[in-house]
Amino acid sequence: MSKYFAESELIINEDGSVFHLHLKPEHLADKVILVGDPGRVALVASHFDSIEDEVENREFKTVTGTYNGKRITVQSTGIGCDNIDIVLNELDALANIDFKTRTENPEHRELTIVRIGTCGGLQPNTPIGTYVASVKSIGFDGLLNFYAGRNEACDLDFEKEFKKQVSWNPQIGNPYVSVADKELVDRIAGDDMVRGVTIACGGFFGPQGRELRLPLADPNLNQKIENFEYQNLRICNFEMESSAVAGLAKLMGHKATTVCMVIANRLAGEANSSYKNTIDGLIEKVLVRI
Ligand code: R1P
Ligand code: URA
Repeated sequence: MSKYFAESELIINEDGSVFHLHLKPEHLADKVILVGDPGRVALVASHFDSIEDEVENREFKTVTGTYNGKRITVQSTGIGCDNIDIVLNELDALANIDFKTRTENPEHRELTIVRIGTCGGLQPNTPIGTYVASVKSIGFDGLLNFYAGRNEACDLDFEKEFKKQVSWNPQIGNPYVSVADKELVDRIAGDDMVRGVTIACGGFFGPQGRELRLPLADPNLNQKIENFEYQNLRICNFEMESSAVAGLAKLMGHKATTVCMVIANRLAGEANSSYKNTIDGLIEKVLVRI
């Protein structure tokens, strides 16, 4: 007997749409582009040949349409991996749960998910404007630790080596290392993006080593992160969602990765706050390659 998902566990609105995203199962394409900024949804959708529907609730804006004949859903997540828990679970429910019987569909439906974000660059080869593809993501956010398959889904050797090289302070929490889908990374990154490890943080300031008026628990952590190297990989960038996207997608049986444009160069102390036009180049690459 398949498990019944009670009304409190999978909340469905009166119109048959899922609680936060306000989407119905028929609104969701197999190819999904996630963006943090709701304003970026219109930028992605401006490339579509046709638009089927647009839905909006809170920071979650969705457009489904076609690009060169490919059906794609573009979905905003807002900021942070707490929102990724909501978005990935609701997208997975739309794809794999029958909303009428509240049971899992007999056939698994796999989604291909690419997050297009902005990030801070941490290496000499990641100046402002660089596109970084996340091969692995170190989650400082803790989200995956709540799910049973965490150890099987994550790279435990990498986690151990990271903790060792940066003398990890366990008071900060337990970082996990999620791995993006290799075929998808190869396809999306091509040979014109920097591939590396991303750290996804539960904050923009202290967790990314930004010190304004509040001193940091470990003021040397960023230096150790920049020096870290393992399996020929360096940590290239900070953002706030990639670990949860890759980790939850893997647990749910979907393919996912994140690509970001660098808008702040932490080594040079430089930032570009008017990046909204230049991220279009990254959007076009993802639309062609997804
Ligand atoms: C912080 O400014 C936000 O920007 C980055 C971070 O991950 C965080 O969400 O991504 P987005 O530009 O996709 O929001
Ligand atoms: N997004 C982040 O999370 N960090 C940055 O430095 C820039 C964008």
